[in-house]
Amino acid sequence: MPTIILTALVSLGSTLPAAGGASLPAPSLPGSSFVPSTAPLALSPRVALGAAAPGSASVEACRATCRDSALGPLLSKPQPGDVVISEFMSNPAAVSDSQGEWIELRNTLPWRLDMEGLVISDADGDLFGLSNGGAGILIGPGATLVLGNNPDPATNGGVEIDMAYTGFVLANGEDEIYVHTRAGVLLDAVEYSAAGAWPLTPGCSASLDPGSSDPLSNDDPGNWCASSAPLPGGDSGSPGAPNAPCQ
Ligand SMILES: [Ca+2]
Ligand SMILES: [Ca+2]
Ligand SMILES: [Ca+2]
Repeated sequence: MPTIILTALVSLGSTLPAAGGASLPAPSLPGSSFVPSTAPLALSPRVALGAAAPGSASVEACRATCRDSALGPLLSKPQPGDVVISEFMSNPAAVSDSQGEWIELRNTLPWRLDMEGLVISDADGDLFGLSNGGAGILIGPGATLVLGNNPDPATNGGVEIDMAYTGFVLANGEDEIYVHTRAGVLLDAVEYSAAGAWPLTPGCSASLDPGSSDPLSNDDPGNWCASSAPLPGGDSGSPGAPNAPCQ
């Protein structure tokens, strides 16, 4: 089973994105800036081995960026629209914020996606990168990657985290989540605020309606709702699992 180390950037050299921008200036993210921030984590099976997209039709649909490897040809590097921020816990109640914040990213493609190399940032300098030493972070079709600031379910509210991060805080009132490549291509952004009708209920994750799983639809707070799915620690959310419809 592959192990994952999520790394944090020590230096911040990037120009951060304008709201709603289609792309980002190329951030200064030299590989040497990435340093391991947590002990290696075992990748959960649902993430490690996404089913290959079936049939030759999917092969034909596979983009030029798909690569042939021992893990199969149906694997591509993310492009805009391929990755959607589908859920986030900005204000856990069962545990402290420093122990229980998390972000769920979903692969919207019908084939596996390699999320290694993606960068998560916000508008005021929080930043971390996804690294697995070049081995890839393979997310199955429609599957999710759950990123959290504490990988231990015993102390994070009972959340199964796929990868842990440091250096990123989800403010309780207003914050941003930008997902982009190291080359500066913005894949998805969510900018939430307490004043914007966002479902920022303490102890409940904000959950994207499954019918709105695209980077434009998730800009609209009306397509989000407070999760009511129970977590073992007492809060609500569906990290790593499908989101319930909002209506
Ligand atoms: Ca918070
Ligand atoms: Ca978006
Ligand atoms: Ca979910």
